[in-house]
Amino acid sequence: MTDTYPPISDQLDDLESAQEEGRRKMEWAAQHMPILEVVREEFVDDQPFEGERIAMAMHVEAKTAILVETLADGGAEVAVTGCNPLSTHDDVSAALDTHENITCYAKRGVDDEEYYAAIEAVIAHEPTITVDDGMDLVAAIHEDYPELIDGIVGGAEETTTGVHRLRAMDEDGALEYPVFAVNDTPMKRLFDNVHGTGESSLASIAMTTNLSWAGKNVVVAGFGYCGKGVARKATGQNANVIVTEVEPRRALEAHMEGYDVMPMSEAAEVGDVFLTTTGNRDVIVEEHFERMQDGVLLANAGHFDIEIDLEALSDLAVDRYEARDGVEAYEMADGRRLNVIAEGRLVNLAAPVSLGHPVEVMDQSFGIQAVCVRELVESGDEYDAGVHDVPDDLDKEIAEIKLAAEGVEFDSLSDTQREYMGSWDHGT
Ligand code: RBV
Repeated sequence: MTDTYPPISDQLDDLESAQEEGRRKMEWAAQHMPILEVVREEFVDDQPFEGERIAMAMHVEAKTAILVETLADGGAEVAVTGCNPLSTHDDVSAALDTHENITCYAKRGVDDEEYYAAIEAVIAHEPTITVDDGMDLVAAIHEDYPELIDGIVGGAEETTTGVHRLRAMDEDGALEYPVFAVNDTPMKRLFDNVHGTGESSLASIAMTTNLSWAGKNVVVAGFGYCGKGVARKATGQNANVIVTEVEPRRALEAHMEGYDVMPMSEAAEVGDVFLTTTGNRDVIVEEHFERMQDGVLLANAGHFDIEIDLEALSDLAVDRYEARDGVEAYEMADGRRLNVIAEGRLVNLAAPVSLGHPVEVMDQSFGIQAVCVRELVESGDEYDAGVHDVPDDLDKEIAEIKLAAEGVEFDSLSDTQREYMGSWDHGT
């Protein structure tokens, strides 16, 4: 097994100032993550992860770093790398690597070979638990290191695309240890996917281009939780939102929400900004590029960079240049320029100015991750191999911590109400 890929501390020139800056970013994030603060205190006291080795492939930036530390402070030995070559903050990676229980391999801008070498370096720690954003660890372990599976209690998966891939794997009977679908919890999906993706994608595009949303035709491909968030926030910024969909009820939902719904081939002609959120490939392809207006912006908010067919765009282009940091202009033979942001990689994390989702939503998502890891250690053997919904009580536990931190009080059922809801014999 390859374990020669070096941790970030062996890769940076000015390590000390990177560590300092990374630590500063983490302190800011931590101040706004009350859920992880509570969970971390519990883990520090109970040391639930003593003897566990946790492998993680996630977006290594300040908020993720607080999750990593929380697990390490709970006694785990943690090995971590990135889940996207452009989302890593090297300074945060360096700061994490100083923790005695953490080895961090994440580095920004790595090529494919280094990216997978870092994944292998993480796997070389022989994990007992995996935490993924996009399923790279689960895939690599099953494909290349199946001998490790017996020693793995389980895993947790952060994102829609990862859960989708895991479910496909499970249906094929190929998934050989239990994995929690963290993405599918209400505490993740209703906040991270909707508000997180909505706010951070639009903010990243605005900051990268310095252009306004007001009066623009914004084409949102896909009306899942992420697409809904993007559509709603773009409307809030005074854009005219057009939705494209392939699922009839979602298309109808978008229509009833008041959005224009049309095929991409029509949207291509009128859109100013295109944002893909489908998780599928080939959403914007050659026939669409051919119809687009001069100056359009193309960006992707899905996990992988497969939604916009950049190969076809490159073939069509007679010239290509960096129009701004994070913006590549593809010039067509007729002079039209189509501007691709962040190489078509998930824009809220991969654009040079991107910071990922807002801190508050990641506190929720990572709160769920943390209690899922705890659940695996406490009761992992109760879960068969396959994808599992996160137990609802864990999700509620995180919601209650957040409400308490926000000072929001709420009602609880009376005994009579509980009895009424649990019975079938009370009619009119
Ligand atoms: N995401 N992470 C961040 N650490 O800043 N921002 C977004 C961060 C996660 C989010 O939960 C989503 O499901 C996933 O990234 C997509 O890769």
